[in-house]
Amino acid sequence: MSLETEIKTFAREVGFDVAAIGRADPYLRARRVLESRRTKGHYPAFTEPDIALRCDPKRLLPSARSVIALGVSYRTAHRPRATRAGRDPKGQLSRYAWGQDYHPIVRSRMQSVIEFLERRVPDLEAQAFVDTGPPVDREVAAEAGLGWYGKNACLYVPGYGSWVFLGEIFTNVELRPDPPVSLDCGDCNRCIRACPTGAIIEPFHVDPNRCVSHLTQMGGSIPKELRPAMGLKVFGCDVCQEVCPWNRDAIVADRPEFQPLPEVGTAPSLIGMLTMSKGEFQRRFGPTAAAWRGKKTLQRNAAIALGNSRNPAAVPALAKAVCTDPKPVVRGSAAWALGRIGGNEAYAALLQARERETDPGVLQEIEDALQQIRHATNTPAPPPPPEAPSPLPRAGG
Ligand code: B12
Repeated sequence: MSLETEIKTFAREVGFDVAAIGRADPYLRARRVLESRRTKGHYPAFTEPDIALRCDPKRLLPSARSVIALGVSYRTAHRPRATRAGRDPKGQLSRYAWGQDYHPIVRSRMQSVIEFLERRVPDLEAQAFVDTGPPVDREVAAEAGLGWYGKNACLYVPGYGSWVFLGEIFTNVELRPDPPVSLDCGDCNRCIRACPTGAIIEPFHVDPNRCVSHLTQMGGSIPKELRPAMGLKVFGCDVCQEVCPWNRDAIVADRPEFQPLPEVGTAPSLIGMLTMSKGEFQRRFGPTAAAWRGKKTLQRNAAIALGNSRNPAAVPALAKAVCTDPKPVVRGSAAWALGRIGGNEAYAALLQARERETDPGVLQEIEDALQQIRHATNTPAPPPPPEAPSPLPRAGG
């Protein structure tokens, strides 16, 4: 058996679904694309700013000769079950955050592959990356022949679709490269049409500033004009992948590690998320890929999703959040949600919050929400806030 075949067989044994081998040559297309995205203000957040470092394996491992691209499918048989109705509306968590966080899983499996290679190859040098490293994982995978690019920019693996986490090992071993995968989307544009914010501005080009996945992960306040399009999404977005015909028939790998965790499921309670304690956040979301931006980000997203649910059952929880949550971004998003749901109870809560609020950004959110309700009900502006202190505690932070 050739070393290449041995590596691929071993990779499957340790829990990868696919493996392919490429040359450790510079990624010229990725370099060109990243430079052009930077000039358009579309350089992806959360990534290494040094483009040359991202696109040259030898900058990361000077002795690099080959790349082993690896993928593991996270597709399970479950279907998302978000719902805006009822006493307890449910948000939509994207598939990649249903099960255990893939980062340590992929990293430790790649470490096993490196240890396997160490037993075969004297003086092995190897560096492994998944997601958070400088390399552009999809480009490494595409160049190694692991898969091909869909118009939504996702990397599709034959048989498995795009529901695949990617990682790569750069190594000094000279390995025979695999041929590229020559598939494409043909004239299908479903992902482009379905994107809720129009973020796929042309095939293979996602504007990260509009992508709902990015909106759910960004820090601070989400741009107002994009909030309605987020619907019930609380972390990540799968729309461009869900509508894809290649994904419809993809293999359901159903790996145990990516089954929805019982503490969260596929559609967590939005009120539960908005009101969760630090301990609850850690217990429920801590083991998933949805935790890395912290509790406040998920609570902000839950508030926006509750606003988009337009469900009056959410008003008491939002009213409490707008008055008492210690984080301005959560109070501001709760104010927006109350304005979107509307009604007397929401209006009264906003008036009460306005009395105690000191943060200018949150005050603006409250004013806008009050105006939205007045506008919706054709009500004139109310009298100035009363002098008497409210029984609710003052918001801090
Ligand atoms: C930053 C980032 C994001 C950002 C920005 C994404 C973006 N498209 O720019 C945000 C937060 C929005 C995001 C969202 C998601 N992400 Co993300 N993300 C990353 C990260 C960390 C860096 C990506 C990057 O720098 N891209 C650079 C840009 C320029 O690349 P690109 O947009 O993919 O463009 C390429 C193609 O379009 C292609 N191309 C350009 N023109 C042309 C023309 C032709 C003809 C062809 C064929 C190709 C082509 O070349 C470009 C460069 O390689 C990677 C991990 C990593 N280190 O690479 C994960 C990664 C890409 N993300 C991943 C996942 C799972 C997601 C989500 C599905 C999560 C979710 N459910 O919400 C979404 C998918 C959104 C989408 N449609 O892209 C996986 C993707 C797995 C896969 N099979 O594709 C990765 C690889 C993480 C991993 N290791 O598994 N992500």
